[in-house]
Amino acid sequence: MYHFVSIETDSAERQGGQPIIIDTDLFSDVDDVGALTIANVFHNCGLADLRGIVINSPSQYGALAASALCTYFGNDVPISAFRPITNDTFFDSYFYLYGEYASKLAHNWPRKIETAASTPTPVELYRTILSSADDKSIHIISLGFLTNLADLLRSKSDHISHLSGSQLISAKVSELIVMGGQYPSGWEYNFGGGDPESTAYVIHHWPKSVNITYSGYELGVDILSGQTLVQRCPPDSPVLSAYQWYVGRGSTIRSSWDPITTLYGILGLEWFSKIGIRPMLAYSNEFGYNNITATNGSNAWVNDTGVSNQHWLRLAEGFTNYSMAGMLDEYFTHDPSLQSCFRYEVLSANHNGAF
Ligand SMILES: [Ca+2]
Repeated sequence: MYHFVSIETDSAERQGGQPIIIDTDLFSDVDDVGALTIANVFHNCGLADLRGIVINSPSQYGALAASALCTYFGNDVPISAFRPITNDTFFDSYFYLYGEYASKLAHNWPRKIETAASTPTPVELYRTILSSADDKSIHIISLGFLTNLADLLRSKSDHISHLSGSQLISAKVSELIVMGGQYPSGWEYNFGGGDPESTAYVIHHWPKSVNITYSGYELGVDILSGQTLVQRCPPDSPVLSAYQWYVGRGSTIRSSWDPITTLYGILGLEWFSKIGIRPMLAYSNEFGYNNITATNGSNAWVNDTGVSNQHWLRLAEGFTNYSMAGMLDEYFTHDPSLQSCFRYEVLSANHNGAF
């Protein structure tokens, strides 16, 4: 019923791609679909090894929609549903603008996972993937609330591993990449909108030997990707449909918080050797750490030259929101028959020497 056996098979067979686990609230914003698209495309190019997807929002449709997306890209990825599981469908009671897509993906595209209840719990899936991973190999990419990561950190030795959650993270994870917060300080929804106590617990108790990189609200909000989906995606693409249903009113353009976070989570800053262009992201700081207020999830950077494992991202010199959005669209609309994610020539042509 669980997919634990295939995890080991995949790890053994796939060499070279950055192993990643994605923790997503796929449900109430479509940029999580963009992020899972990036992850699947890079997985298929051999640059990422998508070991698992952990859902951090309660609806059954998060896990089922994630399964539909991965199945569309030809990948049987272990997925975990958040507990307790609900039958909720998204309703935009904040802007009264955005539409529901997760149940539609779940019901209208083939998927490997039949029910959310048949999936392992988030802590079981995390512990299983981490316990079978190489030392210091995994990147965890957090694209929503940090509840599952807090539960993992607090987890004890069990039948999966004799290590505690904190020990497993120290041993197996090389970096936590988090879409959350504002930098150098502010309030953002992933940190403060659902479970601020878990945000504070994770950020303040994360093992100091493991890097954390933050992608803030201010970085992704004005990178407007998805513009070319109608022209360039096949008509049966669930990515195209999800963006159409969510954004609506004839548009597929959306902010890019989660896709750029995932892109960094896969490539780090080593873009030139991996995809042929210089990195479009850079670190804003050399030292310091993020401090979280547990009552509301607001964050503030503390300048401390004694701490060097935490960074927040910005666009690298010479790149614009527009050029980053174009880059994301290249991967959102990537031709699955192309086994390469190398982009130098395509981007040079499209952006007329901007690179
Ligand atoms: Ca998200």
